[in-house]
Amino acid sequence: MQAAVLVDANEALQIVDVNLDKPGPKEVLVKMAAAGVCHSDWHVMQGDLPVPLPAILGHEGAGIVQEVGAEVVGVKPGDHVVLSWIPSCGHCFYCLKGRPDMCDEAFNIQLSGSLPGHAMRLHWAQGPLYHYLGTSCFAENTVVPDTGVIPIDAAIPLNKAALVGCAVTTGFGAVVHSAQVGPGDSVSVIGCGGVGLNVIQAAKLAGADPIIAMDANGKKRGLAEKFGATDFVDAAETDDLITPVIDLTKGRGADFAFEVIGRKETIEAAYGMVRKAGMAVIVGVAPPHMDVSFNAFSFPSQSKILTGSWYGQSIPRLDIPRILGLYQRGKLNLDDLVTQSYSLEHINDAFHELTEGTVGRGIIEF
Ligand code: CND
Ligand code: ZN
Repeated sequence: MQAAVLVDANEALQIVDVNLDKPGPKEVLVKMAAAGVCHSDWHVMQGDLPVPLPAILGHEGAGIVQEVGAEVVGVKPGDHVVLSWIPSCGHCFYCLKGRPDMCDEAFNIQLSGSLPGHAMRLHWAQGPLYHYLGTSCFAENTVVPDTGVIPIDAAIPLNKAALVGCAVTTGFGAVVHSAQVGPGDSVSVIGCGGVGLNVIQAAKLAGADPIIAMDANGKKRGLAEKFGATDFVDAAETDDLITPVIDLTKGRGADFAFEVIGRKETIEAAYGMVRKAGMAVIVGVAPPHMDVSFNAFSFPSQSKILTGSWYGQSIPRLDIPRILGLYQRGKLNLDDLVTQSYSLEHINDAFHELTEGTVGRGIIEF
């Protein structure tokens, strides 16, 4: 089958023929229909997120089950599924605590580049070929743990459902689970890409007002407003993102700020732009070696909450169908998120356009 392989950081993806084993007892073989192009994959391609290479990237996808292992329950061939890049085990400390986003087994899968039990189902002529986040969906087919497939209503177009595999669930959950934004709360969102637009639309759904969107690409204004932003700050025109937020929130600062890029300056700005006892939520993924700095006196004296959000602190098996239900009833917009679609052969163009900051979400259609 054809797949996009990353051999080494700072190289283009190679479209090559690879081999895929049959699924193990608790694994599922999925024929991919669509896969979103997320900035996290780009971080890996840039060498900013170390994972075992060579690997098949792609962690935001949807497809149709082809084959299931002997011990799989809950999905069968023909089912339409969204892949979850946190295939939470259900029995570790964090799963039992109701925090599957922090699942130990899912973290081990991410670090090892394999499936649970160190299984490797991908091979190519050159030697080992690693899995990525248990999903590896930049390929015509993939084998994933049964904990990482979420069955969905077959009426939902798979090229829309794919985005719920990461961008939508991450943005929605950051607002609904991590921050718990309520009606009338003021929200600022730094970074209006595939994930940030979903922070914006979830904030709108929660009744937030104002919703202040910020992006270094002025062309994002139209998309941000379409998804619910009440105000837009063009970050290319100012180094000071804090003052506009103070001005738009009666001189106080935002109740909630979301950083959805992963840069030092914008993470520090997010903390700076929330009011006393407000909350800054870091969604953007920064390189592991990067540090940020905050004024120490501000911690006790301003009592701001600084936190992060990983996969929207979601419970994928509950949240993915919940989000798709909101889409089906016209309350969440997935249709306008996809601004470009590409074939697998053109995946490097998709990443190039991602880095230009012009796309809502680019998607690979198989
Ligand atoms: P995408 O590239 O689509 O969007 C980033 C946006 O930020 C673009 O619109 C840029 O123009 C804008 N931008 C870049 N630099 C600046 C700047 N200095 N000031 C203002 N705006 C700027 O990225 P994405 O939406 O796919 O991902 C965004 C981040 O979220 C990225 O770091 C990704 O790795 C991370 C993420 C986190 C999680 C999670 O679970 N926490 C899941 N998926 C992705
Ligand atoms: Zn992602």
